[in-house]
Amino acid sequence: MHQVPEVRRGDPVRRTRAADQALATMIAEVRAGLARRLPELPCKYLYDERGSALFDEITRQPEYYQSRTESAILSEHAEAVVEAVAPYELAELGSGAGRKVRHFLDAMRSRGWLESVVLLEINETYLRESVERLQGDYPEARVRGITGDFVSDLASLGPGGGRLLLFLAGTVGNLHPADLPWFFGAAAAVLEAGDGFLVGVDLVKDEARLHAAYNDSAGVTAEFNRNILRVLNDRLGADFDPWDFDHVAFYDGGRQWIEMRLRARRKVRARIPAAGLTLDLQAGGEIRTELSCKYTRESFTGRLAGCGLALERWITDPQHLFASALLRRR
Ligand code: SAH
Ligand code: AVI
Repeated sequence: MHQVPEVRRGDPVRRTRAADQALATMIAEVRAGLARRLPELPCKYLYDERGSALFDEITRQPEYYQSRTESAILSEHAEAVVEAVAPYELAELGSGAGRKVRHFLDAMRSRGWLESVVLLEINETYLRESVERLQGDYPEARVRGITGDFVSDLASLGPGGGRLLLFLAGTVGNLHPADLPWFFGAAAAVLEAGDGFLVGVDLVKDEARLHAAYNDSAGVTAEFNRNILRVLNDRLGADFDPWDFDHVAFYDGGRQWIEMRLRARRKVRARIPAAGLTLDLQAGGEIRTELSCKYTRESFTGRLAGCGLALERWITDPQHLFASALLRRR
């Protein structure tokens, strides 16, 4: 029998108030970041259309074990996670191309639990495509998107209850570890007692493997890194030549994080008119563009203290490269 699709009106994607002020926020963040002793740019500005496509390409590089390892974990364990949490709403932060979420949607659908899906993502083009594709493939659910920042706009998800929140790919590692207690507190505030929060965590491992993952031989990560300068050129009218910069990514074993930087090949003077800035770098001068923190079970759970979330399951692959941490709202 044919299902008659429900007629839905209005735009399924909405922008948060903060997203409407994105340019002013970007200007303020770029000014603050570049004024630091080691100039830095927020890594969320790596992701315009080109940046998201480059990230997708990174996930297909042989050295980048994270995505395929997490996908393998999810294809084996998503059912059990859904069974344990019994959600009727699936929410995802930084959903990107929106593929991994399907493991959960399929498990919810087969139990007749799937009612709604909400994706919170900074890249509106990718978000619209994902919402449209998921709505087409899961017509029984109400699929909506929120264009926004998963740090400042988490509350836009609204109150929880029957919610399973996903934060995949190890993107939690792109937050500064000192910000995690606050971030987990904000996530707990959009969950009700019993709701689940599944977080993908890239694990501490041998340095050579980590180094290779962020220095792939095809040079895709290097292009992804340089893309942040193209984003500044497009949005703020800057005049960076990305080819003036080398890609640098190294593991800091003491801090247990990968740092991505851009290093000037020669003396660089770049103008950023919208921010009223001129940036001068000597040859060898660097801009930090991303942190990607690696955790152990202990260092990760240590960041959860007092936030209202408790670790319920820690699922890893046989080589202990990556973990899916199922947190439960108390
Ligand atoms: N979840 C996907 C994509 C991970 S890449 C996967 O597992 O493959 C990280 C995603 O988070 C990108 O789509 C990027 O656009 C988005 N993102 C990065 N910083 C963000 C922020 N501050 N707020 C919202 N989305 C962000
Ligand atoms: C999205 N995030 C988890 C990626 C990471 O590995 O930190 C982004 C990335 N940076 C370089 N390569 C991939």
